[in-house]
Amino acid sequence: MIEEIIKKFNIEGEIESWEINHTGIINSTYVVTTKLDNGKKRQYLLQKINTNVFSEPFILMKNIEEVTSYLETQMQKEDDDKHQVLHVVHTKTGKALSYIEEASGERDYYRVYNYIANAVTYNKVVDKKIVFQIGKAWGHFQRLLRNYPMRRLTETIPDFHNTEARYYKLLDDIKFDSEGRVMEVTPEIVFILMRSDICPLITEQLGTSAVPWRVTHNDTKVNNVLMNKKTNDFLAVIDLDTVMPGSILFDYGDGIRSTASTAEEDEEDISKIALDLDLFEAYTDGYLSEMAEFLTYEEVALMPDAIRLMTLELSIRFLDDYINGDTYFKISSEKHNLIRARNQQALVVDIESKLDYMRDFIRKCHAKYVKKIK
Ligand code: GN1
Ligand code: MG
Repeated sequence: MIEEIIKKFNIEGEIESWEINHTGIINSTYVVTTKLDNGKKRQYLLQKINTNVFSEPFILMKNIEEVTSYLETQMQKEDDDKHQVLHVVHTKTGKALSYIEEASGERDYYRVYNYIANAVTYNKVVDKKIVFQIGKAWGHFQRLLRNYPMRRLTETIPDFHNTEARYYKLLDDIKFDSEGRVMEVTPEIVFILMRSDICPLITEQLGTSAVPWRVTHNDTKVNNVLMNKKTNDFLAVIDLDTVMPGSILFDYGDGIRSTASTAEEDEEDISKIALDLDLFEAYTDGYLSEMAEFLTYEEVALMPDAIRLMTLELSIRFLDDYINGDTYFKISSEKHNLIRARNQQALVVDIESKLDYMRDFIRKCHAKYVKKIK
């Protein structure tokens, strides 16, 4: 099946082998190796798009192609040959996607990217220099896209980071209690109810001059940055499915949530979960080294709150999926989503105890870069 689908794309050489890559929890990903007549090899990334999550795959691909070609032009303008951009490989008939039709008539959509070689991704990083590079990668992405004509992008998943809408959806699903799991998760629900006042914080200001719409990635997980295997500098950001108009605060908050936690998202031992302030500082420093001069005063002021809010949001999403019978995120054990929700709540608690420290650091770090520029 994998061979059948990859052959529909404009790839070079004959398929030699393929293997599954397990990093994402939404799409299915395969790395395919081909061999050319002269013996050289090529590698491609084949992905089956989860159409439960991304219901408009062609529009999603249009967003990705728009943004990647814009990024490429910007990098050329800066004579940047250190960094790379994902390339969409078209089908032999010139499309960005191909599909296989199941007996039921349902279509499974696939796309292919060039595989970026000499790269590595991490699920957990403890080295501050690498974390600086990860923060810088996201700042670089936003800096290059800062003048992108936003109207060309479609919001493929409306309200993706609208925490308030996520909160109301959770309340609805609690009432429905389709799997009879609500009783079991009362403490986790109370945790969220007690913080409901912060849910509208970013979305209520989004679209004003204080918190303008910007091109955002919306899934700034630590393993969505490809690092150069040799130098450990960043090479490219990947997983562009959720590139949409949004707030930079979504990307920054989610990035710190994912990169500066002392544990991975499904760590069960709550005592191991905290926000590592050294990593927070390194990430923020890297991010602001690219973006400081382009942020509004209000965006800078909201950065610490965004870390708390994005973490709370993910706990809402994991808990909601558990209550609904695990229909959204892939799971590998019965309580996987509940474990993830508890994990994120433990992180929220630790973040709350460090907010004042982070506020102070962000202010000083921002001032450092703005002064340098003046
Ligand atoms: C999902 O599939 P993956 O791992 O790239 C999710 C993100 C979550 C993340 C949590 C489209 O991303 O929003 O932060 O899981 N993506 C979507 O691990 O919902
Ligand atoms: Mg993703």
